[in-house]
Amino acid sequence: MEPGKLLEIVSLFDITGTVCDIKPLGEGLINDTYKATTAEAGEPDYVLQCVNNNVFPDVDMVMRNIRAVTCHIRGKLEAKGEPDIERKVLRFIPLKDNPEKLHTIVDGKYWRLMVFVPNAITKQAVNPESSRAAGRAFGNFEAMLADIPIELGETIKDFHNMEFRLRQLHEAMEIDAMGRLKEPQVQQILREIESRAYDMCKAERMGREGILPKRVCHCDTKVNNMMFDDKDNFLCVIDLDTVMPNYIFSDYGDFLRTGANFVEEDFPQMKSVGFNMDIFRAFTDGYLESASSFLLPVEIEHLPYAAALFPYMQCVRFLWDYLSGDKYWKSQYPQHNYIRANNQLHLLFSVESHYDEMKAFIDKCMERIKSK
Ligand code: GN1
Ligand code: MG
Repeated sequence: MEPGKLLEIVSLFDITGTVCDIKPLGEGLINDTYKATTAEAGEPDYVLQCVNNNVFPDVDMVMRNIRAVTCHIRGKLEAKGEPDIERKVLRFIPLKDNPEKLHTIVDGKYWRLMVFVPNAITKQAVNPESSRAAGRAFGNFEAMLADIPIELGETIKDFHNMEFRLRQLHEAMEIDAMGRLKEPQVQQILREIESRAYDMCKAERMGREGILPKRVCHCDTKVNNMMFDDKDNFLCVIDLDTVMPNYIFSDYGDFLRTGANFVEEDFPQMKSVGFNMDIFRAFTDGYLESASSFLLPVEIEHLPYAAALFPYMQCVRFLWDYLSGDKYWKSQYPQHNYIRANNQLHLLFSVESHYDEMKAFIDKCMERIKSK
């Protein structure tokens, strides 16, 4: 979109400073993001985002959730006397003509504006130290939101519901829009998916039985959705569109899916894909340190399952998109979504080979925490 139009959109929000430059930012696969730089040194820069209305059908609900979450966290940080709060929770800017609203619709598209977190970076990869910090941070994030006074909406229905994701895949197989179902490499992935389908839907069954609660989760705890300062200290989580009630497996499992893979999720050499146990140990240690106070035994016991569930679910989702014609994720070449699905399957194989080790490590962490 041309800069003139973007500037016009920014001017609808109640900002301070004069925007002098606006360009694309980051590599999110879902929303379109721009950085708006202001001319004055003392004024903040901003992030303008066009929310993908196909993925998030109810943008009002998304923004209601985000307002509730950021206000609640800000209140908690203030009460604790935490320094540097502006870099630890996002600030969304209301509209000039309606302070109650955090988004506007221009030519049928949904736009919002937030303050750009200064001197902060996102990463594509983490080391054990930053993983430990991330584990602590996501545990804290869930802990801070445990007493949020309003019930958050489900911004993407059945987002991490494994039964639903399998149904979606089966529908795409029936339609076979691209004629890709017959490819032998697709058939091979499908065999691996089907043989694990029942086990992987365990969370949904436990939910129905009433033994597994939903809590407010981030639901997109990818490594690149976290900000760090220049000394590797964790600052805040970004990309709050998917914050909603879910099983805590979402936050735990999705971080490890991205953070503990030796390579990125679309790396095409399967030999290099694998689960990094150093990252697993550091993240788990940090997470249990801040979350074990509210987690139920059933949640802790199933953390290794969560580590497997997310590569599995992402494999199913990428394969679904491959069969449906690459409509959900931007793909750079025809096989891209197949490669992504295969990568996630190989990550799952590696996670499975570490099951006992993971269990033993979690038991050890819990013993240490209980003896404190
Ligand atoms: C999407 O927006 P982004 O790139 O952080 C997706 C996640 C997937 C991820 C895979 C709303 O996340 O669930 O894990 O791609 N978000 C949505 O790369 O579908
Ligand atoms: Mg993101």
